[in-house]
Amino acid sequence: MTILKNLAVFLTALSAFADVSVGTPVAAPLAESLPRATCTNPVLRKEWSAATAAERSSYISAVLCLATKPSRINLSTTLYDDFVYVHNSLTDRIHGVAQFLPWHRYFIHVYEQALKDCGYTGVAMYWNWAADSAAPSAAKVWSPVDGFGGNGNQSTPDVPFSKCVTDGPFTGLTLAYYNTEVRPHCLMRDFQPAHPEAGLQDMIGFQFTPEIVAEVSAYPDFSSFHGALESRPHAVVHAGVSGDMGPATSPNDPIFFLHHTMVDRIWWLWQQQNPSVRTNDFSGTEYAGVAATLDDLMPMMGIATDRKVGDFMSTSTTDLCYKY
Ligand SMILES: *[C@@H]1O[C@H](CO)[C@@H](O)[C@H](O)[C@H]1NC(C)=O
Ligand SMILES: *[C@@H]1O[C@H](CO)[C@@H](O)[C@H](O)[C@H]1NC(C)=O
Ligand SMILES: [Cu+2]
Repeated sequence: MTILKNLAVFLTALSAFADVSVGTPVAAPLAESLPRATCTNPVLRKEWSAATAAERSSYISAVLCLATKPSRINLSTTLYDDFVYVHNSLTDRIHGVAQFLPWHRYFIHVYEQALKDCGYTGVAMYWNWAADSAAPSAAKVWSPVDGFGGNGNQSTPDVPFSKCVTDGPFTGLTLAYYNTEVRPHCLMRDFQPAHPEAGLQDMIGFQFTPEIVAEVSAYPDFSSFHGALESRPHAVVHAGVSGDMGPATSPNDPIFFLHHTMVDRIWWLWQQQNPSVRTNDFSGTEYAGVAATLDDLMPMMGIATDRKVGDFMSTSTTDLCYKY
């Protein structure tokens, strides 16, 4: 079946990308052991469609603003591209390993701070793709008016790098990196088509339904839960949107951050089911098969200070201070 073939191609590609990187992946250990003080008033992260029009517009303006700011890590590209570069360079250290969830939690936080530096007054938002799984391409996040724009140009023949998003605020934006290459290009999306004859929605929606989220969340231990969440709905949403969301340069598509905030929310909800046990439940292996511990460093390559996994297991600390 085409859908499953596409998914297999994507997953093979993901593992292939794990062996390559654009830059030097390891920063010097700069981790600070800061006190994990509890915050008193955690902010509520919102679903995109639950935000006000003003919040949505402020968010989008701040994303565009990132592309006007200089690199924080001495690249010749912009602050927008820094997030892409760092995520791609670290790909094998942050995917398929225990720190996948806390690393992306920290990465979203760094991005949220950058948006605030660009005038955004709200908080990180998520796309509840499970709620939209019956018709993913009709989700409000793809609105050209107050969303991220829709599918890329699907005209045939299929010319490489031609699946540009041609509506919404990111039309005309130039992205610097693609996979391991420096390759200026448009924001690309290639929503995986529906297969009505088989009763299958577009974007492989049947693989990220509320039932699948419930199934993944039923694992009682961190390692099994994390493995199922990363390899199943998380990976399928990347594959379903495709285009720039496929390779390890996926932060090129600003929907990446709403997708990963949803992944973070699923983890948060899982932790809340038994906070005394699950808040610091962390296990499995890190890069090169090293056994995971709460002292593992999460590298940020200079866009932020490297920090320890244990600093980001709870969201009700003064570092993070949010809830869902
Ligand atoms: C950027 O360059 C400056 C000056 O050479 C250096 O001090 C700084 O450490 C560099 N920053 C990063 C993140 O590489
Ligand atoms: C869509 O892509 C084709 C090339 O495949 C190009 O000729 C056409 O101009 C593009 N359309 C838009 C609206 O950008
Ligand atoms: Cu990632």
